[in-house]
Amino acid sequence: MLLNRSLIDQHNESALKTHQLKLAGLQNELPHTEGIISLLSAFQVAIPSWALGTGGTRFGRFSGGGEPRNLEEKMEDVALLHQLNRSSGAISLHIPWDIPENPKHIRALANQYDLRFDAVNSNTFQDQPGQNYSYKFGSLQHVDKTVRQQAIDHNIEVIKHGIELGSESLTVWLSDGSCFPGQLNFRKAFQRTLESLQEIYGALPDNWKMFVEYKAFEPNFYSMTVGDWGQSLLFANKLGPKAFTLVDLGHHLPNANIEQIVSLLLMEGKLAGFHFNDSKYGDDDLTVGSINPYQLFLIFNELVEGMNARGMNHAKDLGWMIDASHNVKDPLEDLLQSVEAIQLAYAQALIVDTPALQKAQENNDVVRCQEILQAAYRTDLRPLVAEARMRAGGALQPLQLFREQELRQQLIKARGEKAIATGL
Ligand code: AOS
Ligand code: ZN
Ligand code: ZN
Ligand code: ZN
Repeated sequence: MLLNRSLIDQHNESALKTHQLKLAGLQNELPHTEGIISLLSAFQVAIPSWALGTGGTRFGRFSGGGEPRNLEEKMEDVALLHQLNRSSGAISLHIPWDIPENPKHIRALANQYDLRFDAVNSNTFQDQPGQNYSYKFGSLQHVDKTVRQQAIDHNIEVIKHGIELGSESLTVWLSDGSCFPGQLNFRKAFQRTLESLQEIYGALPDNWKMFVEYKAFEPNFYSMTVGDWGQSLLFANKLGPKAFTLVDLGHHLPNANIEQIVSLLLMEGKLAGFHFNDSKYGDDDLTVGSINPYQLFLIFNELVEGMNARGMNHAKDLGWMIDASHNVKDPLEDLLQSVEAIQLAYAQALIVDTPALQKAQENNDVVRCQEILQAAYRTDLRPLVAEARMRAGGALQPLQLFREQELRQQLIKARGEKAIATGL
């Protein structure tokens, strides 16, 4: 159920006049809008397969209906997003939630939809039906080697699925840790995890990367074996040049200075990329930019400055991914909002007057530094993002078009009111 191209054109036609007026204002004000537009068009954010259905919590789940019931339908949803915004051209799969039974067919479908397969995610935080050993007390850290081996084998299996689809990275998020003091020997847990990761690392193809995700707490509440960026970086450094630290914005203790973490990981050449989301308290997995868009901008400011300093390709050299899922919004509308928030923060970072900022920094002109940053942050760049989207073939106002065309109602009609996404 893809959107007819002519509907996008009609929508753009009707919104064009107002759009052009706003855009002209910006073009007058800013020097290099063309460069920014082409950077924006090249920038793609991967959609996690698990965000296409209602997330739910342990207290309940309230589906809006029409959710994708299998991998093909998840890809169909991402294709729809990509048609609307031309910036969601990749999907990130979670194994075993999304096992591609027929990889040839799945690859062909991806081609047809103009989608790429981003990082594949392993899952050793749940026990699967028919599994020999339980992960109740951890997976790669487990005291029992046979459990560790099962988790290692699973990760290698995930790499194989990824290879079949043309993925080039494995994201390892471990729920391993402990809930009570004394439960775990930290040193042994770390070393066992390292040995396990080394085996998985050994199975990576040459062109692959391993992303080691960290998380401060949950589901373990006393210690997490990969609990912060320091621990993740230790693993990544010991593993080798193909291992990197993945930053999920919701995985820090409250008020952590994430932009500083990002800047230093980038400096060390060890930043994998992101799981974008927003949070007020913990791993809330809320819509990107919904709680603290200024922080998102500050992160992108470090990214743009740091990537330019290292001569990196903005679009290609890091993994850009969303990791969100929640209860009350239409998942597709939510993802459109998230992608737009990321693009906006990126665009704002691109208009920061970096030479002036650096000069002010060297002169300890603190007031000027703040003025420069906030001048960028407070510029409304939505017309620029919309222009980039339209030039790439997308809609000026994707969310509006999604609603005008009653796309959710169409999905409900096709899949059913009770269609629940597979996965979590
Ligand atoms: C869990 O908190 C992490 O963010 C992982 O990235 C996880 O694999 C994903 O959120 C799906 O549950
Ligand atoms: Zn994550
Ligand atoms: Zn998370
Ligand atoms: Zn999260």
